[in-house]
Amino acid sequence: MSQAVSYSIQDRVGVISVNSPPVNALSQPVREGILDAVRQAQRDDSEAIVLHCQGRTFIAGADITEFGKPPREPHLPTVLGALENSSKPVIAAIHGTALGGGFEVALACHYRCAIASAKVGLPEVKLGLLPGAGGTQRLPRIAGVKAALDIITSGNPVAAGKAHDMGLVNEIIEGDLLEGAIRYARELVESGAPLKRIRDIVIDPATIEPGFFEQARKRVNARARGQIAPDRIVSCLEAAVELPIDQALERERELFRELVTSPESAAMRHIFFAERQAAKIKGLPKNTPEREIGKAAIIGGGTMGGGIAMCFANAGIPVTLLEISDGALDRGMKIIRKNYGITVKRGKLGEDDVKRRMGLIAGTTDYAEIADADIVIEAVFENLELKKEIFAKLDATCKPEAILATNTSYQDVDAIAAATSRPEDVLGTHFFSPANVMRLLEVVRGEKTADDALATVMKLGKRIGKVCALSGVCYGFIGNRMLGGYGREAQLLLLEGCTPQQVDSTLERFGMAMGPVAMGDLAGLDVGYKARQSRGTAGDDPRPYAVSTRLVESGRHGQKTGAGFYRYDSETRKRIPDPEVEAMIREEAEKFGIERREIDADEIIARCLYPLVNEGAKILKEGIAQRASDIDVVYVFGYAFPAAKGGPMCYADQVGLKEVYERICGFQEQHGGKNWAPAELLRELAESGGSFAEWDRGRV
Ligand code: T1G
Repeated sequence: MSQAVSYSIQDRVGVISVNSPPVNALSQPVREGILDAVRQAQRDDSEAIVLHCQGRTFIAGADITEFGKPPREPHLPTVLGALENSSKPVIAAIHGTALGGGFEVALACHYRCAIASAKVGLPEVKLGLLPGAGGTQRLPRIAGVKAALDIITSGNPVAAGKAHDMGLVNEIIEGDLLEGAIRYARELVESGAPLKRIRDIVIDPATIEPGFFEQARKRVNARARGQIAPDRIVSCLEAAVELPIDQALERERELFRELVTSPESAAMRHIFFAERQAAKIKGLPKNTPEREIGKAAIIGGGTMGGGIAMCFANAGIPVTLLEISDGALDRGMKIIRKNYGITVKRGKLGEDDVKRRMGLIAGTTDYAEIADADIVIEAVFENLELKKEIFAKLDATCKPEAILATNTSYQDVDAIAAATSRPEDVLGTHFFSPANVMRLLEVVRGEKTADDALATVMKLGKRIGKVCALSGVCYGFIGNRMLGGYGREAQLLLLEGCTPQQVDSTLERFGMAMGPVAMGDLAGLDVGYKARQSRGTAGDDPRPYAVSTRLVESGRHGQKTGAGFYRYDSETRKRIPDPEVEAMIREEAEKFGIERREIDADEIIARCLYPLVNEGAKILKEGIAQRASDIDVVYVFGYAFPAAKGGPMCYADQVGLKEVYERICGFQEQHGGKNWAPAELLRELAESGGSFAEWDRGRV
């Protein structure tokens, strides 16, 4: 038996105990240990077997770090076969999260018991995979095909209570799980309960309405955004209905093998680890002390401030919203109530939940009332002088050790910190709109930000449900700084020959949630227009915003005015290409002497995405981002870049940096100017045959 698994007999029940931190993943030693223990139990005088895990959770899945390496025996199906064919009843005792291969192990047992706080699920689809150890065959046999399809294609966990109602879990255990599981095992033995093998259940094809799988396939593919796993999951469930189980299991293994070697899954596994890596700050000792965050305050109750306040209330942290007047405060509280109302309407929250959360949000117009906040986040509009004034006031009001954060999306955090006598307590917390929905939080480290303040906010970010990425101070930090080139090239492609629909639909087929032109209409064309007005555009290349300026000046601000680059259906808000805008684009192109031409999808993708890669390489070289994978996290969680492509830097690695670099050099030749000047790091890696992933590994 391996170190990771121990076996003992308690009250004539064989107890297999897995202890492989952090999540008891099914690494080779765990698989070997379970198999040895089950075989030993067949020979001893135990009358039943309980499979239990130590630590914080039951088995949370296959060991994802083993993917991409040569598989080592025993393979998981062998372990599951030993459990299922045991001559004595095997009971899985579940706590924490039994996920993926972990839940598949439990489904190969004859019975499952769990404590009420446990969850079960098959999240493989979130890694671009499908349950490859019988999950697509056993789950539909006990949950029904439709429920199984929902669980496997969503990848979302099912709470133990609901799982019990669905028959996925046979018994809910009160008190100590192991004691309860042994007691339950004894009851099964004494009652002569049968060895219930899920694989023996046959699904009656007549119970599946005609066209069910065809509609399911259409539905999952419509929102796949470049992912292929959902489609293959439908095929596995079809096999569960149409084929004898051993053939269906073979079909499942064949489709699993296709997925585990796919670039989509490699990209999604990259993001899985990148998300966790991004939370770690290089050079910061693991035991850096953290400050206690018991209460928060937000300055500014606009869309962002209200959304940020909701993040704290949702995490159970009392928060005070400060505004300049009762009227403004009232408007701010109304925004919050409206947002919660939408969540209730969608069935994601109950009224009681909302009441509890609203009860955690106080309002004030008096700075003295936030003096004892542990963290204050300023979320007023983007005016540096105003922010400096606010931080001076916070410096004078707030208790020592309070963390003072600004939600600015591009202002100089060091300049804001310099407005206080405690720059070590100041940093940026850049939320993304809508703040209560978007998961990304860019944490901006000022020159003087203290390590404990930084460590505290990175941990707090996870606590309020965010994915944190650390940024240095520069204009636009990581995400917005890179976005400039993406939007610029989309606009130039319009002048050079594309329609808005052609640019947007090409990038949406690539997997972007919304194309760049439509995104401008959503954000509001007047936002960029006003920013240009206030900062002046002397010396700028006028071409990238010529059309949007004309649109704004003709009253077309985007979705908010019913028309921008597109017209919008007032009911469905569906975008409608507008010949009037296409004529306007042709006029502007003529004004700039641009000869329009046919442009293919390949050029649209390269012209829009390679500026992200090029700027990302500069950001890495300057040390603004810690890792290329952090940049990928920023784009997947903050800008809806498709996880199936892994983020801009992972995508560039998959294309090959030599190809990307040469393409950029080609654009430099074709267009001239500084926009396409290749980044030094990109050139170095392209010439040395390197990749961003290797660069990250070299700097871990
Ligand atoms: N394999 C390897 N390492 C894992 C892991 C896994 N399955 N799950 C987590 N870790 C590491 C993680 O990288 C981190 O490491 C630490 O554990 C804590 O994780 C055959 C093929 C279980 C809900 O998709 O959802 O089974 O950063 O920070 O927030 O059909 O981890 O500390 O070095 O996330 O408390 C299916 C993935 C696999 C579950 C815990 N299973 N994990 O969340 O901690 S494919 C999954 C999670 C499969 C079968 C198929 C979460 C969690 P480090 P954490 P957490």
